[in-house]
Amino acid sequence: MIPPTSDTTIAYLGLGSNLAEPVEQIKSARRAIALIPGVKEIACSSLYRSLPMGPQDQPDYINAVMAVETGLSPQDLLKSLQKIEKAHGRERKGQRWGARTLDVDILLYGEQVIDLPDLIVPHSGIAERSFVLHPLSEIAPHLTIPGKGDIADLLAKCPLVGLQRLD
Ligand code: PH2
Ligand code: MG
Ligand code: MG
Repeated sequence: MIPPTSDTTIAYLGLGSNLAEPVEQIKSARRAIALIPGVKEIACSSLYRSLPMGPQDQPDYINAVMAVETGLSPQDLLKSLQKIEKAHGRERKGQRWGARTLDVDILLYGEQVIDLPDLIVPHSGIAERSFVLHPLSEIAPHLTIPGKGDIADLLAKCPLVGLQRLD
């Protein structure tokens, strides 16, 4: 059977911030993402406070996950997200996994598997990071992640340690 084709794709985006009013950074990024031409917000998780992964001498993060419907290619979506990161004061010279005003990652782009120098989808940490899996499952509890399995199974192996849902 030929699969149905569609001009748009559901993408999941991971948002993170731990500098310069992180809650406001995430809220502002969400508004900016919804305004990208060719992008429509479908859902957004709660905000979560999370202990830093990587260097420990940095502030806690605020994380969230958004679902968007988009007609943009993965590369064009990435470019638009990088512009938003930059507009939120993101500097790219810092240490790996170091503090940042705004990070927006493409976690999933439909069911596509993408392996380009600057874009790996599904995102490399998607299956193990509690600050990604828990907000993602809040808005997509029945998701299957290409190459990784059902989100419910991944979640069962991913403790809620160091993660707090904000209301
Ligand atoms: N992002 C990082 C490095 N460490 N830790 C948490 N808790 N949340 C993040 O989003 C995060 C991180 C680099 O992208
Ligand atoms: Mg990133
Ligand atoms: Mg990241």
